[in-house]
Amino acid sequence: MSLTLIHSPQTRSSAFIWLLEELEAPYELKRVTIRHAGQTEGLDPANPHPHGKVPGLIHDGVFIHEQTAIALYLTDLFPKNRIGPQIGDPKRGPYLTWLAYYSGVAEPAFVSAFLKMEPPRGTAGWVKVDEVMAYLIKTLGAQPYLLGNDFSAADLLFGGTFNLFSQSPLLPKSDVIRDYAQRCVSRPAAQRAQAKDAG
Ligand SMILES: N[C@@H](CCC(=O)N[C@@H](CS)C(=O)NCC(=O)O)C(=O)O
Repeated sequence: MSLTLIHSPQTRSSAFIWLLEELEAPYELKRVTIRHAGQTEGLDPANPHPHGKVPGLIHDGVFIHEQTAIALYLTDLFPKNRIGPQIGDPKRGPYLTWLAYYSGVAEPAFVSAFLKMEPPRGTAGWVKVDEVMAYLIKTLGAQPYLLGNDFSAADLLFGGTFNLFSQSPLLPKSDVIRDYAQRCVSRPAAQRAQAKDAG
């Protein structure tokens, strides 16, 4: 089997090194450059992503992109470590829900808050960041991980993001979120991934 993660250090693709480490998957990293607003405009021809973004994954010649698609794809491909509930598991539905919520609700809320371009509530499926955070704090105040007692790849997306933005004024200061992020990134696979990220 051949698996290549298209990666750029300290970006959204970093969490996917972590995921591959969690899954004990064999993989190679292909480092590419990405655009940085106001700095670099050109697309890296070495990156097959249609918009030059990371992460991307090439599995036996097939290209997969978008974080939640890659997370689901990999946890289905490597079910052994049980961080992605499979079809038939009652946690499969909540797992898919949290993955979709990450890309469809949480990221748009975080990014629009960061850009200070928040549309009015009730617009086009969009939810304001304070409502997203209140929901997450309520959920994670009652249980250690999004699916209950067990860590899943959904926590990797949320926990990794919270860890990355732990100092950001955008996110409310919350012990629940701080402890959750710490719980996620203190996993040995996350530590191994950090060492491989830039190197
Ligand atoms: N919708 C994409 C977003 C990926 C993304 O925006 N990645 C950033 C890195 S953190 C990037 O590649 N930025 C360069 C650009 O937007 O051109 C996904 O979920 O995978």
